[in-house]
Amino acid sequence: YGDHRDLHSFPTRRSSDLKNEIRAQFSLAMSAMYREEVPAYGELMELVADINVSVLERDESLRSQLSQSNGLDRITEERHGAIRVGTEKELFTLRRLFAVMGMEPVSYYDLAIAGIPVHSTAFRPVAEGDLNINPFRVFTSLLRLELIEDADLRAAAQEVLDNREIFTTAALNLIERAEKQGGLSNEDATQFVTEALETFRWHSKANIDQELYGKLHDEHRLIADIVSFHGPHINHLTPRTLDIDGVQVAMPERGINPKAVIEGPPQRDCPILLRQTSFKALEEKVLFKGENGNWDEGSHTARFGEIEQRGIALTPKGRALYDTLLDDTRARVRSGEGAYEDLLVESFKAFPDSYTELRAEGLAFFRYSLSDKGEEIARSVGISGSLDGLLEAGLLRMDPIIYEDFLPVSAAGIFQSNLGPNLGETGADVVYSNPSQQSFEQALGAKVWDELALYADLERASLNACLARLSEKALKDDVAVAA
Ligand code: OOG
Ligand code: NI
Repeated sequence: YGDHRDLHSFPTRRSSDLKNEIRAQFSLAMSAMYREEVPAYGELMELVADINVSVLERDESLRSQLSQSNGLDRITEERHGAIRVGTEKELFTLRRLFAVMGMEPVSYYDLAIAGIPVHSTAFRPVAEGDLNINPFRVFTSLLRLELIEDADLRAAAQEVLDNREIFTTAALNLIERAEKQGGLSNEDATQFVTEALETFRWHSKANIDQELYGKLHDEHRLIADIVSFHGPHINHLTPRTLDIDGVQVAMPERGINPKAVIEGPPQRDCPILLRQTSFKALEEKVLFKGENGNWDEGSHTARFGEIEQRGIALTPKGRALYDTLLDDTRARVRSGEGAYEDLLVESFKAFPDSYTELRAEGLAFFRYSLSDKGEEIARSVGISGSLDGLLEAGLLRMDPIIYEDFLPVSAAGIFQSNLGPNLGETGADVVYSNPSQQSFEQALGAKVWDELALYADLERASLNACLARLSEKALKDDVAVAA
């Protein structure tokens, strides 16, 4: 093992620094791999980078807001990926693998309500500083085979899954070493990135024959995607854009064909939560196991492209309003009242669209810092006061806390639009139900973080830090006078 020496060569390194570095390297390696596998992804990355540059050039206040609250540097490197695993054991080990890179499970998403037999979490960094260094996230879904009614098919799928190993031996060893030592040496970290990447690689040779593939596919395309291959290939990698409408319009000019509507809230002055759009899955050549060691040619659609724009995180009250307005929109579309996009815009008129109102009504989370005037006061006389009073006096500035998570309805829309053109035959009519966060957490071997509590903590900590700075001088002077 040689752990002793390894530990000694990095005596001053904080373990979160190393984790951040591994995560950044891993995210880059994933991006390079996906660019090779799916050339349209490279095209999309360039488009997004171009548009982000021009948005920042024309929007000075956005630039200042992002550099204040969210780390401007992180945006070009920012992306999320998505994978789907087949067994509880795979999920359990994935949690350990992501932990080596400082990524922890946040939130629980039940996709069964949308007719998709999986439930999910997202692995991501949790602390603000770590997010700002590199916010790489992986939306991770676990197949719920128990939702398949056909017992024979269920057993056949289970057997295939039980007989595969999605991690390399070296990756498993390095995970264990990181857990024992509380980190990895530089050399181990480099090898870890290479080995971890293998789990997410695309394999064009399936694990099963075409007949079983067909049966799984008829039950649900997603089940075929999860069970048929050697591992949980990354199925999309999503850059963050500062202008999703701009990218949506520019995509066809670069030969990329986006889905018709953008998921999430409509375009607004103050973006909230998350807006996403994707382009269609590739139809890919696949080889299925044939007779006498031969391979049979077939095809499979799994991988696609997606972009997203992130806005302010909402409080439980804001989120409830969002869910209500979205539900209303969908209900009105179903009853034939009009086109989705028009009705969405109309419904969301009920959602205040200035940061002042969002804060006053307790709908969204803010990060507070001292304004220049606040700094001045803190240095000279010091002051104490209420949040409202200090804001009104111009001593504090407030910036949106960016939503770092996902939206189940949007996720379902993304899943659906990429399951292929025959969705109606293969799953949309099946409604799986009963969310089970408890069984998910049991498989994961950990509880998922409550994302709302994370945002609330961040807001509170930022405010407390300001109040402490402002009152420090006043307190000291009091003490001096008393002495
Ligand atoms: C994941 C779909 C969810 C998102 O951005 O909401 C997702 C999948 O298709 O595996 O990635
Ligand atoms: Ni996604």
